[in-house]
Amino acid sequence: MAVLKHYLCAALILIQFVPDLLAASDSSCPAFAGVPGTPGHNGSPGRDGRDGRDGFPGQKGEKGDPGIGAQGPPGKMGPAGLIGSKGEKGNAGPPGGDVQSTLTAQQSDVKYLTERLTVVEKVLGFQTFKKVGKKYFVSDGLVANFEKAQSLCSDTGAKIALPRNEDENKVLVSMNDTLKSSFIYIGATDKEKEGLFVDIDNQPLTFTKWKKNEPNDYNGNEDCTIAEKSGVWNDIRCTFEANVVCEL
Ligand code: FUC
Ligand code: CA
Ligand code: CA
Repeated sequence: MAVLKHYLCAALILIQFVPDLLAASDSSCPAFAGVPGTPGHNGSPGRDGRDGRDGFPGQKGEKGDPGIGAQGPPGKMGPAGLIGSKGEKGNAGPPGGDVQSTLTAQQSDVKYLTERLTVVEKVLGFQTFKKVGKKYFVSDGLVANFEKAQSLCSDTGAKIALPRNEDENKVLVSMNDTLKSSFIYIGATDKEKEGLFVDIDNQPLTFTKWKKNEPNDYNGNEDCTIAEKSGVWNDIRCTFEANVVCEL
């Protein structure tokens, strides 16, 4: 029985090492397997692995600071474009019911524009003019007493100048520079009632710019008004000759 077991073991060992036996040049039978030895020590670390494949791109970095230096000059004008094609058909006009109101509005526009054009054409008849708001101060650089001044203005369809607010007063007085004058008649008198200055339509003044201690009706004979170079007003005798400025 012990002999049989010996052959059996030998056969098992033989089967276990068939590949080795086939590869080996000699065919000697190995010894029996002994008791397993103690585990060996850990080996030294392996070499570094190859680099991995590229991953996904990272997020975009923050925007950089603006560059230094002034903006360059504008480029040259580009070439002319091609001739445009015919435009599309226009939209339908307003419904029939609005025709009358459209016409009324247009008539009103035409009336306004015609009036303004009439004024501007009159303005163009004068040597000098200055615009303030919708008003024009105009002059031909003439010097005259009040009565003559008034008629010179009314002859051209204008009125003798009368500033109605600070802006107008400034602009009127600024005409002294152009006219090389110092006094300009303004359309305010107290001929009717001493001390009560009214405009040429006999309406009380809504704006005044009296000089200190004026109007004083000096010698009891001052019923007309002039604007001085500094902008302030003084009542003066109506025979005084001052520059003539009209308004339109
Ligand atoms: C002041 C003025 C008069 C005049 C006289 C010479 O009394 O108020 O209008 O100009 O000076
Ligand atoms: Ca007076
Ligand atoms: Ca006076």
